[in-house]
Amino acid sequence: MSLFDPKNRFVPGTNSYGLAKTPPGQVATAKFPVLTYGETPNIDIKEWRFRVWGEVEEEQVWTWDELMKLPQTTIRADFHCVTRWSRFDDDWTGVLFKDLVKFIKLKPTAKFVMQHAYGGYTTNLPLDVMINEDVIFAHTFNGQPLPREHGGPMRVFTPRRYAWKGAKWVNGLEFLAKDQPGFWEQNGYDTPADPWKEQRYG
Ligand SMILES: Nc1nc2c(c(=O)[nH]1)N[C@H]1C(S)=C(S)[C@@H](COP(=O)(O)O)O[C@H]1N2
Ligand SMILES: [Mo]
Repeated sequence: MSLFDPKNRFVPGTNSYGLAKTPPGQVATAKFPVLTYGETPNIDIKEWRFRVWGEVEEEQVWTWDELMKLPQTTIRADFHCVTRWSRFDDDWTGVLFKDLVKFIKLKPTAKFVMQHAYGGYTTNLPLDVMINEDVIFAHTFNGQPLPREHGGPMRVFTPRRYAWKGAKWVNGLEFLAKDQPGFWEQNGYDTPADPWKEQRYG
């Protein structure tokens, strides 16, 4: 059964993966707090670029229009912040990493992915996690353009990881042979960051 099968999404008390809806130590909220370290960049989509480098056969640069031509998907998913709030059942639209990566010629040595963002934020995940989970490069939130303070025009959202694993204002991916810590990981946060295992701080 497809991960994105709508029948999978609405089992009371569970999320789409059949796991408990609220991870341990989290509290549900209808609010959507903004958690940004530093300034909120203001990016014109005409100037917006998305770069791919590192363990790839060919470096690539996409414009906004080019990225919008890739397959677009909407997922309904929950958002878990390590500061203990969770939001439920938002619709996020954009390009899934597993679709995006088909357009990237990876070297066999590519094993880890560093997300980069306007403003300098970074965060790391293993390539197989990025591919096998519903990691989305989202530009639309509940049918509306993603607000700038939440990462618009485009952010990464990692429903099965704490939310710091998704870079707001994403502007590139660096493929790595060896894992490297991103911004919060260098500051004591955990690398796998699985909310159901409460992997909060390293
Ligand atoms: N570029 C960037 N991305 C970021 C952050 C940030 O400070 N800068 N904060 C992270 C953290 S710690 C969280 S919890 C979420 C918060 O997303 P929100 O502000 O939309 O709630 O974004 C993540 N992505
Ligand atoms: Mo966070």
